[in-house]
Amino acid sequence: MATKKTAKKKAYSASSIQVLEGLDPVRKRPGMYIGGTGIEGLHHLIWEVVDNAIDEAMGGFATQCHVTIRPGNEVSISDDGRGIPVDIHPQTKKSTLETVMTVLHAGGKFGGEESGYKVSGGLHGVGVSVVNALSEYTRAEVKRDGKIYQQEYKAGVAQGKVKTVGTLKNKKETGTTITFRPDPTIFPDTTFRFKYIVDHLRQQAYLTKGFRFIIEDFRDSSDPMKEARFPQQYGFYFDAGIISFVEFLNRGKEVRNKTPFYVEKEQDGVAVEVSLQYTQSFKEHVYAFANNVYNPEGGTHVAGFRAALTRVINAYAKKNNLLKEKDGNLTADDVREGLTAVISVKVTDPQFEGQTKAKLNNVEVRGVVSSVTAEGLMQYFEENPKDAKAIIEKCLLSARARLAARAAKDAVLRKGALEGFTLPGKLADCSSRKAEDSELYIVEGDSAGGSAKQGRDRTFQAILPLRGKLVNVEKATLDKIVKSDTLKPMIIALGAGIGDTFNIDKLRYHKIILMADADVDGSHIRTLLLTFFYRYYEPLVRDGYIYIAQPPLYQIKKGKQVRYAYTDAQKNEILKEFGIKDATVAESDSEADDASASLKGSGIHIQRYKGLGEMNPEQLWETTMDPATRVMYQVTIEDAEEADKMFDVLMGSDVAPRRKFIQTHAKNVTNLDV
Ligand code: 0RA
Repeated sequence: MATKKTAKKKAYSASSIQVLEGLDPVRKRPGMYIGGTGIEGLHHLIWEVVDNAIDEAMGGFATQCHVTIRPGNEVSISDDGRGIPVDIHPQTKKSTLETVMTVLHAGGKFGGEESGYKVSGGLHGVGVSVVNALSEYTRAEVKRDGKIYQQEYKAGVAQGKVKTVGTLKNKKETGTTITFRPDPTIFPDTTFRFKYIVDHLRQQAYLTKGFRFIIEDFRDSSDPMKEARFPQQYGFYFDAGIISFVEFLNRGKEVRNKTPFYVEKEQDGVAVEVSLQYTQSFKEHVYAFANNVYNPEGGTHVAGFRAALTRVINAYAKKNNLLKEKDGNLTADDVREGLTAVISVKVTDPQFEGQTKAKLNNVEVRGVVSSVTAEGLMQYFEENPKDAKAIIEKCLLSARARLAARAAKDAVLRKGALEGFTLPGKLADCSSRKAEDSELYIVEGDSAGGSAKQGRDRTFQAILPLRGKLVNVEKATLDKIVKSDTLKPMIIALGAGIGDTFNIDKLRYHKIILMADADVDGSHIRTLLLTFFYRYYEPLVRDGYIYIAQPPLYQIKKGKQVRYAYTDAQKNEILKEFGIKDATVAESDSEADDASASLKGSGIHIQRYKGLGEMNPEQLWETTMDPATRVMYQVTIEDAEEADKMFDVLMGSDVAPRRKFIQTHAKNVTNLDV
């Protein structure tokens, strides 16, 4: 105990030594303070001020934060916290407000310990002065002591003293409003992305239960970066915090335990919150945060959580005879399938690995999270025996499925079915054996498959037509997938195995191209395949091996000239080149005759492609397969995740969410997510 106290004291006196500096270093090297001057860095300015509001909330002083974007990318962030103090700061002899806004400080917040403002906050902030330094204009308004104070700045330099600009009717009212316009000489692009901000604030709202965020966008609708179809006002408030987060992540999925597990506790200076809920799916989604920063690579908090989860599940299962002694223990893998969890810790001195704070390294956190989770989970199991049973049965199912799948796969593997020497009959392989140069087209439909086979360059392009009904990837276990009529040929053609046997070095093609019609069926098949790749070949998605072919929408002919358009805009451009002045008139003309149209007297003929099957082999090659001219979309992990979610919503057996999904996507209304 004694040693601990000394250590604490030492840490405090060290951090209380503040190095005061002007803002020049920030303008000289913005990257050092906000990570860069790209889009992420730009938004960091908002996060910085919002973090201060959250600090106030965590201290129990603020209840809400209001973010407003105005024309010219001016942002205002208001909170109802204590308001930045305006009295004279002992070190700078200037107003604390001016000090906070114009002086760069290493270590803790201004205000000092005597202000009662310490560990609760200072999460990962670099200070509001950094925001001021990187803005062409800033205004700070403070409500305190029954008055409204204000000071303005240009590029971080105060434009006069702190002034009293009004008095308050309600003398108890307090708060801070920071308004700024990012400096275009520092940020090449100063356009704020509304969706990016909305997503961030939603996440922060989940992590700060009981705190309200409101965000509004008043930019001109002609502003190119203003997402036209996006609602302009959002509000987020989650009384249940990360429990709501877990429920949001599991939206549309069938769940195992109706009541999500939740525990909250502070121990040895680490505040821990954990929530979890199992679904019927096979994927695991564990999101970990340290001081409200997402850690995509996990760290000590995740390690502690996993250890506790496996330990408690085994202990409870044994004690209640759900797991027999002879069955041995459930493994860490067995408790993963279908798990959705959010772990949030708050530590005074977070240690991250990597510049992007990808991984939490504080060793003391592991034990704390493990003990808090174990204790909470044991109690939850005792109090909710039905949920406990549902979870444990899911884990047992995973364990059995894994054993069965391994046995089945071993049998299949022994026969060499997945090894590549029995390539599927439907596959029209390429002659090259160099995977780097080879491409596999996965084609929907027989006629399109036929055209693709004839039109391709057989030296490096292989064609695999997809036939039959795809298995429901959501429900099927690996052994079923390995045996399915549609997916098995694909797995064999890829040559890289699947699941535990996956080996990217054996992959036979480095481009895997999905080619399906631009209609509802095609999109369904794309979603299914993307979900399949996401769930069973994640590395291929992550490393950019998966593509979506982009066939043209129109063929436009004038005499002997033939051109293809992949978008409506392109079509109009080509029509202009061909001498049609008003392209929109031409469009409605062609629409009259749905599939194709001649523009009266112009000698121009437009054909609208409905499906791949409408193209002959030469056309398919020219427009969609020739590397010199084709357009392909490279699938990102985000696309696949989106497909995975969509898939759950569209295929899951729960009907209500499906309706909700369609409605929320069909309407463009103010969405108060309360
Ligand atoms: C310094 C000291 C105190 C509060 C703040 C800064 C503060 C900064 C920001 C930025 C945005 N919102 C903010 N709210 C508060 C302590 C206040 C006190 O002791 O009364």
